[in-house]
Amino acid sequence: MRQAAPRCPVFAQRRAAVEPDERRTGRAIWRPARPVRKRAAREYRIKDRNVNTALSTPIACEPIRPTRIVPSLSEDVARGLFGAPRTLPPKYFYDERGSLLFDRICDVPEYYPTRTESALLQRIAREVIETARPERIVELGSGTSRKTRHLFDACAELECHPAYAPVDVCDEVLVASGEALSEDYPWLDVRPFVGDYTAGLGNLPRRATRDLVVFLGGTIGNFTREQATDFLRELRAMLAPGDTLLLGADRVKEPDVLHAAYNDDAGLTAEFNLNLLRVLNRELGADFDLAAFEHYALFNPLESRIEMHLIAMRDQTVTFEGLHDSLHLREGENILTEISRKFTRAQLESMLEDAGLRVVRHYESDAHKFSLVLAEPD
Ligand code: SAH
Ligand code: AVI
Repeated sequence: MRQAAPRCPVFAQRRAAVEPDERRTGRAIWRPARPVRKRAAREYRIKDRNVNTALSTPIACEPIRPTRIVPSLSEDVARGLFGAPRTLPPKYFYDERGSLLFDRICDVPEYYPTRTESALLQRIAREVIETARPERIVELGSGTSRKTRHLFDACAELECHPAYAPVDVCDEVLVASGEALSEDYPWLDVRPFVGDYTAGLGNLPRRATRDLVVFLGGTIGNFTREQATDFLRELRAMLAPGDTLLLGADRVKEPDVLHAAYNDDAGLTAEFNLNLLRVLNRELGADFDLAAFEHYALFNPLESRIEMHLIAMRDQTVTFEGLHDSLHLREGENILTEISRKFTRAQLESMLEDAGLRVVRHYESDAHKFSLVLAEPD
């Protein structure tokens, strides 16, 4: 029996990728689980204003066909939540609500990465555009593209008019930000792609032109060391001579600063973390009681990473309509929901070099809080 259409394509990707009827008929084996064109939320605050999506130019998202099959949400739950240690990939945070929550986290005083990276990007944007001279900017995990605007401002000043291809799992955020960008930068040709970048980037339409690929926010830190290396190698394979990569990464710093950034007083990071359980309740018919869990984030200096957990506050059994098993959790048991690695300058450069990327310029924020590295294929 077919399940109801999910809200976010990542939840449906694997099921759609192996759609048996289409395999038999030889048609495209990937298709979106529902029409991809959709009006987006109105609550995004983009560039200090609310975006009224009803008034703006409609934007359509194109699905990216995965180059390999990645586990579905139920498979990730079966392996990750029922195994030990209990864990889930962070991509599942980002339904529309999770994306909105992340966007609000970016503005809390304790969460320094966004404003630090933004200030740095503003400072270097002109030099990056002059060096890369892009004909297309591809942004992975673009979210609201709020910092990327510094690159577009520099492009406008330099009369360089690249196309923009944001890639994200959350189509609502792609549509809302695409519409806002089209209004603010009328010259910008925005072509958003919706899909899971961990399922491969090989099917991203290529251009015979210079690409600047940007991966901001320190999202590379949400991968383990092995995942990050594989991802960067795959990215390297996608780049042609003349293409460049701009990678944002958070740096190792005082544990107090890190701890505060992931335990904000307003409780938005806690809400963001708990949102994962809402996603499981909605997508898999689970019955997590959110009040029975607490957000817990700490800096692990041995691994140089923030670890974000959900802790069960009592013994409990969670059932999933879509799965046969029930999940038994004891009071105090934890689910690792995210890691956020913090790098030294040398670690970042060797990670890029190991992936076949040559560092062109390594830009650092004040007090070396955040790095933006411009790299090119070796
Ligand atoms: N680049 C933005 C947003 C960072 S939040 C910034 O720096 O502020 C991480 C973004 O990556 C979210 O928008 C999320 O939806 C997206 N994302 C997370 N996992 C993803 C995946 N596997 N594939 C594609 N996008 C993903
Ligand atoms: C998207 N990513 C880089 C954020 C981070 O800081 O690791 C996600 C986040 N998690 C909690 N707060 C923000």
